[in-house]
Amino acid sequence: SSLRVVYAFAREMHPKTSDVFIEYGTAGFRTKANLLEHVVYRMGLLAVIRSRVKNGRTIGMMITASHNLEPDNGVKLVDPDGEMLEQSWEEIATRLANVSDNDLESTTAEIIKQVNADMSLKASVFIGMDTRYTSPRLAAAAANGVIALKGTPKEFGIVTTPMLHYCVKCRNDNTYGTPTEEGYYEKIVGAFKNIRQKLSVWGDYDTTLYVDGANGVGGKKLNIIKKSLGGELDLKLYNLGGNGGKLNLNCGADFVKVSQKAPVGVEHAPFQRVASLDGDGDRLVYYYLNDTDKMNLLDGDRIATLLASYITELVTASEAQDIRLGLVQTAYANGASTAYITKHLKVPVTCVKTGVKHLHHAALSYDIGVYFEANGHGTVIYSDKAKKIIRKIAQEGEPEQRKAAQLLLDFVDITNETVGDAISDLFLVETVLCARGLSAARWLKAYDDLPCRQLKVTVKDRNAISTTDAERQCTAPEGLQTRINELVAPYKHGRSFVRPSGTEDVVRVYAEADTQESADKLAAEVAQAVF
Ligand code: NG1
Ligand code: ZN
Repeated sequence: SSLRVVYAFAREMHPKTSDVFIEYGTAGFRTKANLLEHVVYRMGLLAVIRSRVKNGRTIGMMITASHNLEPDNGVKLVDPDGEMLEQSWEEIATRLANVSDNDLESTTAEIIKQVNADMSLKASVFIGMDTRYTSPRLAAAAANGVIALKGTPKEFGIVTTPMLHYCVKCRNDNTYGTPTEEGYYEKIVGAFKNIRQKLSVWGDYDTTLYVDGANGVGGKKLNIIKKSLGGELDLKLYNLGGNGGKLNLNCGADFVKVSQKAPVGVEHAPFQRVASLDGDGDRLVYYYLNDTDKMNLLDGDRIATLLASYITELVTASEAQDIRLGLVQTAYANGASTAYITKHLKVPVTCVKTGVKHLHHAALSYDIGVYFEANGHGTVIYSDKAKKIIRKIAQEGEPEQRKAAQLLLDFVDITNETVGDAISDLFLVETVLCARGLSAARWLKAYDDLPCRQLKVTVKDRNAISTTDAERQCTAPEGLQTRINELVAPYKHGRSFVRPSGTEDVVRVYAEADTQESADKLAAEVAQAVF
């Protein structure tokens, strides 16, 4: 049969060369790039099957290892509405990635049967990649997989992860926008320019923004956008991948958040705010150095609170009734942020397991859901109901109500609702800072973060650790939680938890307490207990 030819081709062109077991985790498959070619080819096959199960709607494939260093790479699938692959398919993806070349044919046939795919339907797959030197080869393997099962691949070349999610969504729902990179700029940057014409620059807001591009794709795209921005925002871009700068090495959002240090490659001026992106442009944190070079971090929790409070203000001013706004965090959210949101903003908070798919899912239960991981990955989603109410007020409300509702509609258009997006989030943050006349230092004044520390511990089997209660408690190995409780007890404002990473072969330890010394000490003690 023709499929026989497909599998002969697979063995020939994209053979499985390693016996290392690989798993579809929180961010798809992610490992050393040289172990991935057969995996990506097979995900091309799976994307076609998935597209057919979804009646020929377009599926996305993104080749990236996000904030990991250059030698790594990865692949993840994007579902038709631009969201992460449905969870029940993760196990299927893992099975297909790990079978031997000899069993590839029979396993593919089994999967087709299991998911009841009609293989006579058309199938469409959008493929994007980050700037890694191993990405073009992997993107080609992905396209080969798609073609092998007679699907139609469309390659977008180098794009940010959220741009690919956006294009997939638009392709399947043309009311959302045009499924191209240009369409993305038109909608998101266009809405930003729109809203900025309605706001005046005042107070402590400074229109100059420095950006750390992590030597990845996000900075490159901002360089394109920069030219189309007028006086609204003056971007000074650093770490764009030239001058020997290495991807994510001592720079980028993950480095800044975890090490709490300023990245290399960026010029600094006292109190100048800097936006730091990660390697594939889906995470964003801000920071500034003060006049003694002290680091002041504004992480995902800060962005979430800033956006939530501004949206609340606009919803209130528009006098929209019956719109319930909520915020979703993970256990990594700083305890001070959670207290500020519930007590000061009076916005309900849900805590879920790590991984954007969990946050996104929980956010759906609000009319407007703001979700962010502390590391700067997040966005806002608005229900159809909320959008309808706001649109109506924008047209029919009293002048003051109308004004607020129209600002809110621009805000919605700046938002990439499919997934956390550093570029979209950057324009959202800049909008709020401008509307409120805020400097970064004044933004930071909203609340004081509890000092915290994150550590990684390498153990023999990280999956020996099981957790519950949104990963805040561990249930195995026996006795570990009791030990953590004992260690935490003496610390003022102490909190600590451990969980196996879904993207690296490590156990992550998190601790916070009233001083940095205490947070560091508690983290080290808990790490010792894990080890
Ligand atoms: P793991 O490795 O499972 O902790 C990390 C991040 C997640 C998420 C994924 C995907 C932390 C503590 N964890 O997951 O939030 O962003 O990577 O990139 O930041
Ligand atoms: Zn990323």
